[in-house]
Amino acid sequence: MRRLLTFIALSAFVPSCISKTVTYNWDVGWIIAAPDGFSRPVIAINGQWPPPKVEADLGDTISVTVTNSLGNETTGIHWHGQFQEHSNFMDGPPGVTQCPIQPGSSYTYTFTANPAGTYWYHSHAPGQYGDGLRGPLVIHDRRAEKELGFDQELTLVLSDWYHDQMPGLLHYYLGTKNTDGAEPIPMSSLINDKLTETFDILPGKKYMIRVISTSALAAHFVKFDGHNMSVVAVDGVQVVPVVTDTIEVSAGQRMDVIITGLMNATKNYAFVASMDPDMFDSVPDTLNLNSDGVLVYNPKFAAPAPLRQEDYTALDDIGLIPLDGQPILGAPDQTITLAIDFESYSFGQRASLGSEPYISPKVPTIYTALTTGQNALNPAVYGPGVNPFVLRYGQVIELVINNLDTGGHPMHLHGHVFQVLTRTSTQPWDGNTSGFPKIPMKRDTVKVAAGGAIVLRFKAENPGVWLFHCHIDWHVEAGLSVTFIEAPIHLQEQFQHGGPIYAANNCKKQGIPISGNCAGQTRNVTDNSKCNNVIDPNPWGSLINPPSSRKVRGLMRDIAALRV
Ligand SMILES: *[C@@H]1O[C@H](CO)[C@@H](O)[C@H](O)[C@H]1NC(C)=O
Ligand SMILES: *[C@@H]1O[C@H](CO)[C@@H](O)[C@H](O)[C@H]1NC(C)=O
Ligand SMILES: *[C@@H]1O[C@H](CO)[C@@H](O)[C@H](O)[C@H]1NC(C)=O
Ligand SMILES: *[C@@H]1O[C@H](CO)[C@@H](O)[C@H](O)[C@H]1NC(C)=O
Ligand SMILES: *[C@@H]1O[C@H](CO)[C@@H](O)[C@H](O)[C@H]1NC(C)=O
Ligand SMILES: [Cu+2]
Repeated sequence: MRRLLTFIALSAFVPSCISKTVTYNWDVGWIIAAPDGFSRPVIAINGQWPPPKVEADLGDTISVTVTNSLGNETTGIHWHGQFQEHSNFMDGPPGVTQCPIQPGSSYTYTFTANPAGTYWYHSHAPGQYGDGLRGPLVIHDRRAEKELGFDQELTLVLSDWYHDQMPGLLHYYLGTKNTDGAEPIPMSSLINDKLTETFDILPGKKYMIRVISTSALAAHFVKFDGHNMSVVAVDGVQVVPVVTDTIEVSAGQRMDVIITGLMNATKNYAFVASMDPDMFDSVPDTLNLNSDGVLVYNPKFAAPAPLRQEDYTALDDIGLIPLDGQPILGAPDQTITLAIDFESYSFGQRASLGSEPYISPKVPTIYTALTTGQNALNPAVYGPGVNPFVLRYGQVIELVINNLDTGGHPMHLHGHVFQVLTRTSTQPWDGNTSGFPKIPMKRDTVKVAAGGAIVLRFKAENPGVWLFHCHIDWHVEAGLSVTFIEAPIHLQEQFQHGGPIYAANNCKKQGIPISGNCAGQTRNVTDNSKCNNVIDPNPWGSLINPPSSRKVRGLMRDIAALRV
């Protein structure tokens, strides 16, 4: 990893400190790795897998030049949880805020490190982060960290791991062979990209553990034998500390917890991160749901017996109170009611959050917002395929999500944290606001229970094009996304020259238009009849050349065999 530190002028965030630019140059390419003993191609950064941790101080400039050396896939990197204020072009999803990065091409992500806390980066190119292109992103606020008073920080990256590569699994999942519509079941649970982890613990010392779920599907339940956790932050939002023995971390979520070394330990203690079996259609005998860890007080002590989940119950995040005490936002100026649902088509299953499964437009939505003048306020210019919702600057937006599905879904909003006002477990929201808390919990990814509902609020003060989607990668690829076009006229003022020239050139090189409506039409922008309105019946994610039909049949046999 090549990493340079360049010092620049004072920043508005920490006027008393020097803020710096943290520069990374990433060459993204395939290597073979075997995190659970099975060798397979994974996507590495500078030949390194697990990929590196990105670290910066609040207010620093992070600049990452990503060069795509994959050869057979396009890419695009999302900085999950970062607000990207005035830097919407750096958010990452291809087709939304940029054109895909083709093999042999580069794209530089430059943005202000904000907010502070525990985040992660991952590919937002279709179906790609499950093949390994994801890692921790930690933004330090030294003052807040000092107040927490921990002695050392540790990172716990959780994931569910597959042996097949995502393009084939995705093709299977969204095809007619998948008769029960079930998600592919992972082969292993990984903890820091291996099967087991050990942490050396000293008596009386406080350890801040940054727990990050990079899963494609499974939520993890984490607990430590003989040690309570003090939960101090969720998704980067500091909370009034709450003591618990088990936490649940869904795909995309993070939790910061502090554990304290026991004074007179006479043994080492086990800890465990277990995948939630409820999320799997079946649990094969060969699947170990658990990643085991040990808190080592003395290497001479015997290895502890593995810890197991008894009933998969964990702290309910809804009761957490943000440390900043932000009161509930006022009555909404706009309420958007969405339903999570799955549908069968002749070519396979798809999912929707808006009226239809999300379909990527011909013109990345950011360019439509920037080039259609006052018409940018008209959802028609973005096309029905992207499920567009236009938010006016300063509006309080209320999202009501009713989950018509029999599984839970972790819902993620780009560019924001939202207040979580209520969560019902078994029925749609009845509109009763009297139970809303005065100071609601805030985060950027929240789980809506099977058959239940959530009600969220946020203020539309960050002009940009932001996806709102389920963080289960299978569901994203099935279409479970909508697009918020937030304050497009303000966005036009931010990017009067149309955004970075290299971003525009990246599109032009590929023949992708960067003006007009979703079809690149500039005369009658409300005519969206030529936009992408048809679902891709044969998706392979970011793969450029899908395999021949003979190879596909072999692949389908392999995947079907793995599932029994
Ligand atoms: C893409 O290319 C890499 C490197 O050659 C290879 O390992 C991988 O299997 C390819 N992926 C697919 C889905 O063909
Ligand atoms: C954990 O917290 C519970 C409830 O506060 C308490 O009863 C228990 O003694 C604590 N356990 C440890 C090991 O500190
Ligand atoms: C730990 O052991 C020391 C002496 O070795 C003793 O003074 C102290 O009280 C013990 N602490 C606890 C919490 O048992
Ligand atoms: C609304 O919710 C509150 C508590 O959250 C409850 O006391 C009240 O009965 C509910 N009202 C209706 C009409 O269901
Ligand atoms: C523009 O397109 C819309 C939608 O197709 C149509 O209703 C309208 O008449 C068109 N306007 C002009 C000036 O052609
Ligand atoms: Cu989902």
